Amino acid sequence: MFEDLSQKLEVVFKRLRGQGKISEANISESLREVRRVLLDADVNYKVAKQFIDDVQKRAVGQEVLHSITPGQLIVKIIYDELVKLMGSSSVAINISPMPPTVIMVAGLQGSGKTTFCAKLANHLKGKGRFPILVAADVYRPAAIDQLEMLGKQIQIPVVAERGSGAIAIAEGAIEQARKAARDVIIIDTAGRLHVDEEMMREIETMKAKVHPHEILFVVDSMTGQDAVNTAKAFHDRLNFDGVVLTKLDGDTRGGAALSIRAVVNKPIKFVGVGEKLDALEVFHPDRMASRILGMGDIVTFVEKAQTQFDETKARKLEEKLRKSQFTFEDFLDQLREIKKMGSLQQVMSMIPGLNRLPMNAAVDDKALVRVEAIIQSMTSEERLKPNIINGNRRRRIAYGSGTSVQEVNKVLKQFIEMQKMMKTFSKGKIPGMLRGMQLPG
Ligand SMILES: Nc1nc2c(ncn2[C@@H]2O[C@H](COP(=O)(O)OP(=O)(O)O)[C@@H](O)[C@H]2O)c(=O)[nH]1
Ligand SMILES: [Mg+2]
Repeated sequence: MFEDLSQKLEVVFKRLRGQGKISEANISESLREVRRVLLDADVNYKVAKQFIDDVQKRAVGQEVLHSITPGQLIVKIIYDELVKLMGSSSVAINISPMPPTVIMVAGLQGSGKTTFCAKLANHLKGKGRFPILVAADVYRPAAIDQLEMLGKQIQIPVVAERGSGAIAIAEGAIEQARKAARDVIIIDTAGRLHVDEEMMREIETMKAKVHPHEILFVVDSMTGQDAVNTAKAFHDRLNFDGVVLTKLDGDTRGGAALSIRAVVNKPIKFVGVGEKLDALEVFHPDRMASRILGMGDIVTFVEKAQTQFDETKARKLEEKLRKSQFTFEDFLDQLREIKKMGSLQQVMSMIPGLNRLPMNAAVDDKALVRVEAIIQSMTSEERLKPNIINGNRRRRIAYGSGTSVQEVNKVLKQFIEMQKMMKTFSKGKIPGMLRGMQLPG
């Protein structure tokens, strides 16, 4: 998802972070690059301009704390602004306190309406509701068959009245739902290849007749700015409640996801990430921003770290790293600290930069136990000065820990790698980034 956009942003940030001191001039230059990247991703040009202005304004007024670099601060500001751009928080669909809730789904032909209707029904069923699907796309007979087939797959009833008009079907379905004690009615409407007057009128009439509690507008994210323009045209007539972005699993550039909220001022509520009926995600602006920035799920990581990572210990460690005094004692400590946070693999995958290290082979929770045993079989002198561990000592450690010399060698090698990695830590990359994420405002 958005690989191209993420990669380009990462290049800009890397350059920015690599600079110790940052002047207004090179911030401006970087932001110009970010703007170009956004335009390349097919973000609406007005939206891109406003975005850069907002970032710049915040960056200029911001005091840089000692603990973070200006580059990190910019990344943080951009992250915050991306979240804001996409709507700040997740917005749920309206569920009527008086069932049945009526949900109308509109959009152009091929945008993924019918698929989404089935996905939504499946999603709501998983939440303990009893949806019913309504086939109100009467112009293409195959559309009715398609919805019936999808309904069968997820065992959800489908109202299909071949030969009736769309509005009569929708009205009849509400009656049927009441009788069958279904609490959510999802209406799949007809789309066209382009926005046209006839379709608009039909949808308007349907809205007036069935009084939907929620109107969702489906757009194909692969169509970029076209998706945004279509959404705007529909919104002017229909005043819908939320947007569904489909096909985000494809080779989409991200323009629609980033611009649509700002242009139509309605939240993205769901995203479709595949053809299968479980390929639906509730849209979270913060998670999407993390994905786009290529920072893994850093927010989740920070939350976990905040609750479980001992701040003072971290600071002490950082101090040591700065002085390059990282020892096996610390290695052991660090391993245990990480273990507390969850699986090592999972933790590593959430840290930007680390998720790309070729260390994955070494990161295995079972191996961790053996690593611990090996370190415990070292004398304290060996733990502090690993370079004295010669062949004899390696044999002794292997024997003592019930492992092999090869494994001891491997751990020593890993330790050196970890030391190297910690040096990048010590340059402020990761702890600084974490602190950056905790800045207020
Ligand atoms: N890859 C992918 N394909 C999707 C997604 N949503 C729908 N599709 C496909 O897009 C095509 C059109 O979908 P359909 O629901 O029939 O669109 P409609 O004409 O708006 O009802 C179908 O081949 C779907 O399988 C999605 O999120 N990801
Ligand atoms: Mg359809």
